[in-house]
Amino acid sequence: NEDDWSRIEKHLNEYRVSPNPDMFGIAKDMNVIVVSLESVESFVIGETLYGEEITPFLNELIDDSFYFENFYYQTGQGKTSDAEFLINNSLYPLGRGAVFLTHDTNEYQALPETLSQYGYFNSVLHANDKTFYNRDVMYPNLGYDKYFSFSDYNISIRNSVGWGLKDIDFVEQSMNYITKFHEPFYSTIITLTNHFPFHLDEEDHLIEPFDSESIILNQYFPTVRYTDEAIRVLVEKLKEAGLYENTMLVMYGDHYGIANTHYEQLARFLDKEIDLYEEVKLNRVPLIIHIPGIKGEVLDTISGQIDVMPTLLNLLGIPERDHTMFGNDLFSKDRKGFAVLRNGTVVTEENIFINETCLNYKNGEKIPLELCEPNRERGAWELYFSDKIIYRDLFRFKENRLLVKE
Ligand code: GP9
Ligand code: MN
Repeated sequence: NEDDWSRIEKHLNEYRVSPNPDMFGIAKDMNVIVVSLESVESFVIGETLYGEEITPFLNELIDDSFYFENFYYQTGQGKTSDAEFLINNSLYPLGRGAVFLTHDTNEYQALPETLSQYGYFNSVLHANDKTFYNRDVMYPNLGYDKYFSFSDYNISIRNSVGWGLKDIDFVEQSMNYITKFHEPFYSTIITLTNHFPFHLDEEDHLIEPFDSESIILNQYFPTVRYTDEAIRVLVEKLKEAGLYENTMLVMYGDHYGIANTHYEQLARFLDKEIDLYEEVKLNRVPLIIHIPGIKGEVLDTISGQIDVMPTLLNLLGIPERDHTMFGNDLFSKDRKGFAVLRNGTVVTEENIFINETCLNYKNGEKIPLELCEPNRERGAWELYFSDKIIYRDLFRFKENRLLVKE
């Protein structure tokens, strides 16, 4: 096991870059709200349908935030829960199954656990049954103090659709809890309305469905638009409660919404052919970081959900110290764009490795496979070592695993 750790650390040190010192602690002691935007993909951001913005509120928020336009989801079969795992551990989820289900009793060095040491009250709000994805077991293990789930909400036929409580009602009811939290708090809010198959009552349509042969794709636009509205409500309520000015807001798309079986119709919306190169780009989801009092900008660094935790630690002024994290600070000056997806696809600033094919990153042209080899290999090692930590529960054997606040 010592041997395992030395190999893992050697690998991580090879690619580790120093976090940006200018960003260190700029959100120190602020509350943190992380919003999981169910199935929201990057291709809707800043786009219009029939002349209307699909995500008017997120677009507005982005103007005043850091927005990562080349941010990739890295989830596997555990979907939403895999994304939560990535965000809170900077470890990859597993290639098979949901790590929330299969490795719920492992030791981790999760973000909530660290935040506890800095006085944070950690919670999750999500209007689904508490046992779904085994969250009631996994959350305490990751260091969450409280989980507000199905039974903590007033849910009726009137305020439900598809998978459950509608996002706007969910946000409104969640705010009754959030406004009473001990500060500083770290809170994960998991939206749900924009979930496959994207059902939404007509009266909640704030934009017309698309018109194509894919009903799934058509319905996706009104549900995305609805979730966008729920985020507007969230921000308004945070302002009313006087929390907006001391809360860092982080929002990410958890995974794809439109599966490739609908790409023929999606191509009509995008108005371009979806070749292998475009397919890779369709794995992008939004990442928005809003820090009160900071201007923000659009950043194009190639990145993934794995990079969120080191970024948040740095912004909160918490040294990385002996956290084992596979991601790197998104603001690091030495950062080299890199993202490995759970299926082994690797995206870098030079090239893209996908399906045994190598593409030039800039123009998507096919190039010799050898050119992708070093990146492919790095990607494979990343997943291999992260898997090893989880399968063998290696944090049990890691020295200095107990972090002590300075
Ligand atoms: C379930 C919700 C949706 O609670 O998080 O999960 P998904 O099907 O997207 O993984
Ligand atoms: Mn999901």
